[in-house]
Amino acid sequence: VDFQLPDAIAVLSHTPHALNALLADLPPCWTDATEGEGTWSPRIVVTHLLGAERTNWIPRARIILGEGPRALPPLHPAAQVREMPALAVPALLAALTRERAGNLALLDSWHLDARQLDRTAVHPEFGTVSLRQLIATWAVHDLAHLAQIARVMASQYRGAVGPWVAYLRILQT
Ligand code: NI
Repeated sequence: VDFQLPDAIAVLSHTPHALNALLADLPPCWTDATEGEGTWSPRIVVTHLLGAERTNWIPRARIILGEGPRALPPLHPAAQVREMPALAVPALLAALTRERAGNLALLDSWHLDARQLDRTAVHPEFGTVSLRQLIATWAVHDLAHLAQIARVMASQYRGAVGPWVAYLRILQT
C-alpha cells in the first residue's frame, strides 16, 4: 500500500480512541501488568506514547521541514519514561488524546505536499530518512504498541488458559 497522508492520519487519529476503549477503567492487574522485570506495562506504554507526542514526531517533522541543519537528535525512550511523572491511566489517556489531537491539527495546518513529504534529514542510526517515512513510522509505531499492549495483557493468562495455550499464538513468544 502506498503512503497517503490522509490514510496515515486516519490511523493516528484513531489510536487514542482504541487505547481508551481498551484500557480506561481496567483494573491495575491489567494496566500495570508486565512481561517480567524491566518490561513495560500498558500504563508505561501509554506514557511512552505521550512522551513521543512531545519529543519525537512533530519536533522531528519540524527539523525535516526547517531551514536549519537537518540532523535528527537521538531519542532515549526508556530514559524518558523513567523521567515522566507516574500518572494514572485515565490522566495518561486524557493527555494523549489531547496532545495527539493538537499534533494532528498542526500537521493538517501545514498542508504538506509531495515535495515536502520527500524532504529528508539525517537520522543518527539510519542516515537519510524522509518526512513521509517518519509519518508512516508514527502510524506503525502506534500499531506496534497496541500489539504490545495486547501481548502483555494476554501473557497474564498464559497459565490460566490451560491446554488452549497451544492455539494461542500470542502466548507462544
Ligand atoms: Ni515505541
